[in-house]
Amino acid sequence: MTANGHSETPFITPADALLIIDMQVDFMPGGELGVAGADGVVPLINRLSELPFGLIAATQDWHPSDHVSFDMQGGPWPEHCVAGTKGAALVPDLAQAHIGVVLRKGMRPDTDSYSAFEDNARTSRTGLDGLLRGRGINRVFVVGVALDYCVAATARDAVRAGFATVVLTDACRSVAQSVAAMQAGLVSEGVETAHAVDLLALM
Ligand code: VGL
Ligand code: ZN
Repeated sequence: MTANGHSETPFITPADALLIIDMQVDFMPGGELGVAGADGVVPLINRLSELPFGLIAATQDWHPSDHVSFDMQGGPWPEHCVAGTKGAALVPDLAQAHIGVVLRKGMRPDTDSYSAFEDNARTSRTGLDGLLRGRGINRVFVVGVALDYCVAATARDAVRAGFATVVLTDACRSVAQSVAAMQAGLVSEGVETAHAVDLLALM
């Protein structure tokens, strides 16, 4: 890793996994919790999914209609990604041919779950860490939305679980924070950052 936290020549092998976070209709512009520019990263993620990752996992935020995170329940977010609704579906343009597993999170009414590994209260785990380890994965690349919430939480937990962790910042979009602001915090927590376009150019 270089001084600015950018990883060098991260060639993809079967010991690498791609974690595609919450690329769902409700997080796209026009959706219930639209993230600016989120639709623009779909082509990049689709190209990444052609690389020889050992596993590609996608997550879905998948809430009950009375979820604690919704503003009508006193939470911070508008109602979004209600289980089984069109808004909770993966973006139709997202290529699914190489996605090996889809993990749903935030399903309990009383707890939110930003990370793909475990809920915010750290009471229940998805099993993703064991799945990755069982496949011989030692490094994960994280893409999707939102960089400042679910992508960041997933990357931090991946470091905590012992994986080398790279956030591909050009394949992410934020709700509020700039990439530069997020990057400084993540790098200080042991997360590397790189650009998907550079990785694709190397392969
Ligand atoms: C997310 C806010 C609420 C995310 C999910 O995917 O980052 N953000 N639920
Ligand atoms: Zn949510």
